[in-house]
Amino acid sequence: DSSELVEIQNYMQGNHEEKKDSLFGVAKGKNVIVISMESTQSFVINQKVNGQEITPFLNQFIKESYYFNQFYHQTGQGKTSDAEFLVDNSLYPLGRGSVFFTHAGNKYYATPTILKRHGYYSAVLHANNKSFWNRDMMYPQFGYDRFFSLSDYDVTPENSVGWGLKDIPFFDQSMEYLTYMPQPFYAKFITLTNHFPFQLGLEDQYIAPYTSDSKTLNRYFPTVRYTDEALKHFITKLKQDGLYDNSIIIIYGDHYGISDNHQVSMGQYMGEKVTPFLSTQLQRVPFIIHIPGDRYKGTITNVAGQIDIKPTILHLLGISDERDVRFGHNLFSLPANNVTVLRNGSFITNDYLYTDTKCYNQHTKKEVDKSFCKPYMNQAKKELEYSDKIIYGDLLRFYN
Ligand code: GP9
Ligand code: MN
Repeated sequence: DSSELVEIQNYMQGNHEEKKDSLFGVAKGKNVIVISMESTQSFVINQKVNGQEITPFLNQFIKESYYFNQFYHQTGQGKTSDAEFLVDNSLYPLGRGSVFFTHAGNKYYATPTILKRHGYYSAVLHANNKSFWNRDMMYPQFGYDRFFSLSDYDVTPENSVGWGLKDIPFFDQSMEYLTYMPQPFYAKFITLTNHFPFQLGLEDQYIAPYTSDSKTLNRYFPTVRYTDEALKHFITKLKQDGLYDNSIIIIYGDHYGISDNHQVSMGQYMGEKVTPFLSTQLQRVPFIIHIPGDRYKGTITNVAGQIDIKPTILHLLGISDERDVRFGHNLFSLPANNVTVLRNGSFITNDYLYTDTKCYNQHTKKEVDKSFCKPYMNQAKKELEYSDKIIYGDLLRFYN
């Protein structure tokens, strides 16, 4: 009932007090372009394979942006849809199944709904069937005005590979919709080419595959490289069409692409054995915020996660709502004791990493006494429980 929501809100006010730092409102009124990078993990950033850069465009782009190099995905079985849920709501996805399927009838206060009150138009652009992940049912609940899906794109065998339309023609065709969109807009682009099983025609392979026993890992590098090229292409178009300077660009990796089944080959690539500690660290995904203006850049090393994206965007747009029900933080003034909780119950702080009932020191990478992780255990558990309660009880019905 509504008293449960009050209890959760009280907890949040204690734990989630937001500071208005100097970045509050720096992007007020600007368009927001959010890009979901399919299956892209942080281990490819600023790295090479066969002597060649894997993400040459992003490596350059992050120098002109804020780049978070300790940023974790927090998804479960709902994969891309879980990432979308986290990003738009600052709530955790569920421990089983996809909340997009199980709770699409709930009341939510997602970013598009909040931004509508501030005059924003919102849309999702993704060249897959609209009912995949039940998106056509969930997006209206988040407040999206329009979903450009498969039927809005010209998809042919020539411009497709693997799961469908390749990322470069996807961004190309999306530009037509973007240029006619009412401004300011909140537009989310969901890429697809770097999806398992990472198929790609030779003509699109800018770099050669890796060599290991895992064909999956081998193929992963050329598809990541292709999506990097697609982003370069998209940013160029944004500049040509005059949208670049009045938009902030948010890029995030949705979830891992290389599962634990490929640990031996991953270890070969990383040059170290994939332990439970490293396997957890491998759940880092790229997170980039580009704000027009030369002074908004730098690498931020605080541990954070997808749950923090909504409060961070609202902060940059100068929208503050103290009572907003959210588990994340504005990433520009994180509390010192911030805990990033993964959906499987593992959690990470700047100093410690907890996974599979073991506590590790982040700096020495060594297992340490559990008492070091103990102070955060309760909070990690509580966050997931409270978030689940909100979803299972449809508690945002009582929010006003
Ligand atoms: C499908 C795309 C991929 O539309 O979002 O979904 P995934 O399998 O990564 O969840
Ligand atoms: Mn995905």
